[in-house]
Amino acid sequence: MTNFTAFAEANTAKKLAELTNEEIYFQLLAYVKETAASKPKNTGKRKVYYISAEFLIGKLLSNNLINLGVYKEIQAELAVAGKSLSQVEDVEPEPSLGNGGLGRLASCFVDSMSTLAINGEGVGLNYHCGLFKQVLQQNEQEAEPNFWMEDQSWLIPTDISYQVPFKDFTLTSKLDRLDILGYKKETKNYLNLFDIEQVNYSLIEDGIAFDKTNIQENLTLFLYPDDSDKNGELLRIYQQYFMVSNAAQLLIDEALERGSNLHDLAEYAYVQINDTHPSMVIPELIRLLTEQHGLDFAEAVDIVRNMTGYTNHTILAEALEKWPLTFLEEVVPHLVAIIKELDALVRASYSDPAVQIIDETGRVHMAHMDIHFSNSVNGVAALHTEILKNAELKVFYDLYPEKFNNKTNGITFRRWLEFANQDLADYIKELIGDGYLENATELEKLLAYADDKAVHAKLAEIKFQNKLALKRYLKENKGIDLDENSIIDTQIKRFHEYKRQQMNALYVIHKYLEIKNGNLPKRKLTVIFGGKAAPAYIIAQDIIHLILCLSELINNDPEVSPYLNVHLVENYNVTVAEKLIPATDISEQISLASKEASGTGNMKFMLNGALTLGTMDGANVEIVELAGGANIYTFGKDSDTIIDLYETGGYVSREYYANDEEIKRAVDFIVSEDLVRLGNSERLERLYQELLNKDWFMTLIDLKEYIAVKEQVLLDYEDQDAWNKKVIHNIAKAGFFSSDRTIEQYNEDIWHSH
Ligand code: 26V
Repeated sequence: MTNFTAFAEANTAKKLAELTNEEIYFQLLAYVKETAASKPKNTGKRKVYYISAEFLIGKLLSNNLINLGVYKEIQAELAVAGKSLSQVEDVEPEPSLGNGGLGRLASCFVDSMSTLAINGEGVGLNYHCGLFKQVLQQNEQEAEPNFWMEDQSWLIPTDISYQVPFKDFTLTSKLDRLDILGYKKETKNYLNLFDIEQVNYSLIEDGIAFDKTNIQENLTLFLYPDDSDKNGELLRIYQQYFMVSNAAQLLIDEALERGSNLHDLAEYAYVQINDTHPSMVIPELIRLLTEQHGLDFAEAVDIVRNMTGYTNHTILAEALEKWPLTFLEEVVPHLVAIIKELDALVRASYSDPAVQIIDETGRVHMAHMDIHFSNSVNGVAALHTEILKNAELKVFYDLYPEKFNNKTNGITFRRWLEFANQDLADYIKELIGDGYLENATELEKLLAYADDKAVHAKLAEIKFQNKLALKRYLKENKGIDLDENSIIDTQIKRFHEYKRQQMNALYVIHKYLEIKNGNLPKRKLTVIFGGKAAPAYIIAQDIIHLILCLSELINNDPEVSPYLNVHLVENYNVTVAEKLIPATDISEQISLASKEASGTGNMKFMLNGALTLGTMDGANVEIVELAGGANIYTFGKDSDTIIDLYETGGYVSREYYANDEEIKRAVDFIVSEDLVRLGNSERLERLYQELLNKDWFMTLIDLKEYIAVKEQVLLDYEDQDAWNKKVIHNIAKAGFFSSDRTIEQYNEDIWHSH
């Protein structure tokens, strides 16, 4: 029993039973904040600053209650008053301050830094509108602004403020913080989110369009828009510089406060650069150390090199930032001077144009600056790091082999098991105790039950209950009617051609046509999609359109819907993921080999007892190694083959189409009368042409094998004992994917913060 009931009743002068869910939410918010306020911060000489443009934190109430160790007690106290904690959770808005995996990873990492009592904090921006809200209308995605801030929220205002100079004006910042509580830890850290003084909401126009030129009032209005127009790109540069200048000033102030003389700054701070969005922190630190603190340039460069590390999260060329020097000159001319000096240092040592910072077209390669002027470069899964070393960044690996290292991603088990799948977590505790929450490899103890039929039955029952819970959620919130007796096959992630949702859609078409032809499956399959497409990414929107048309066609066809359903869950976010993952049987991880740096959804599904259907890409490779090839389903060409095909231009999609009747039939269906009747022929035709004539991410190369392996998965599901044995192997081996392990490795190999 906590003292929450007394707390809430004293504050409101009402009985707990009389409070609305909203009132209870605000009382819990105040209660948790008060409890957290009295916790001391982590100490430790060298403080880690995890700078990231995105922190996809998700709702915080339950996570905080779990980390405080009072979730169950609060749940019970509310139940006594006739209240349900999960209904109270519904009141909280989700802050979607990130696009996808990169931002969610940053949030798992701050949770783990606190849990490991590392003196390490996140630094980012406090966007007033998170990632757009996705509304599905007429089988298309519309984007709406996604406000999340409320008068009372988890944000804790501070009086910390800095001046951030731009070419034409200087902005004053203000810092808001979130308490980041470790799991059952006495100490805490902060997530530092910088904001401008006054954001002007009236700059928002239609949908998510807004005046991108009024920087002094819009800098933190939106999570950076994926915009190819010049004003959008300039705004991103303003945001990035604002973020890193604040971070650098905070870091220097804190180091000075703790006794640094700045010559020894690297002993007091380490900056982890999360992709290249915070890369300007390197020249900014050098600028501050030289111009404001009187250090000489060479020494400043050395200091900064010893206190920064760069994480690469993608090899997709279009996502590697290369800002035109002219843009940087328009925004931060004082930084351009430093960047040019760094470029000159590189040129003095290396003549190879491939490693220069500023290229011959006047673009600044942010990653190149990071690699030369930091002391660590890491990839986010074993395969990804190998590809960086041997292909993408080979020229740099040849120069600095000692800087390269791998840190396979991870997820926090507190949110993704303990909270999201409470029945499974409780059952695991019944079997092996709760040590796994702090020492995740203890999950291996579950292997002792791999052949235990009673355990198989219980796991199946928990999965079924999770399907029922998902059914209720989807009915109440998303207008979807889920069949809890079907096999649930889920693909949730951003829509991108390389992730190949279109291949899954082609499987759906194949299955639909088979059913139409009288080949009826043993059991119903429900294929669930969730994800947003960047508003400027036309083909991704077309893929969403195809799936929505298929959903309408299939779910309304009385001949087919008893055997197959397709749903695209509107506005996929962390909250939706928490419901979908525990209810899923089959985890779709079907990216084109070499393209998905790691993936972290794959880990969440594995931990929650779904079996992976995937390619040998990203962290899937490590899942296979750990769980064993017999316990996951793989297919498709491997990354060496794919990289080779890109080099030789050897892939011709039309050949796959022309040479295989089944593939042709599925692809042709995209522009069939049945589908075009429900949709927008321009979109469907464009997607069809794309697949036939371009198919840059090689959908058709793996389609045949994908269909065959998926059919095998569905057959295997029928032997529930064999299936659940595989499930146990997966859960038991998921311990490696705890973000606590990842963070321990960052700390051991890179940060050295003790
Ligand atoms: C690029 C862009 C470019 C356009 C504007 C918006 C935007 C936002 C982010 C990025 C960088 C994308 C990099 C990324 O998210 N990578 C993902 O990182 C995950 C965590 O390491 C990893 O699991 C995923 O495989 C990887 O795709």
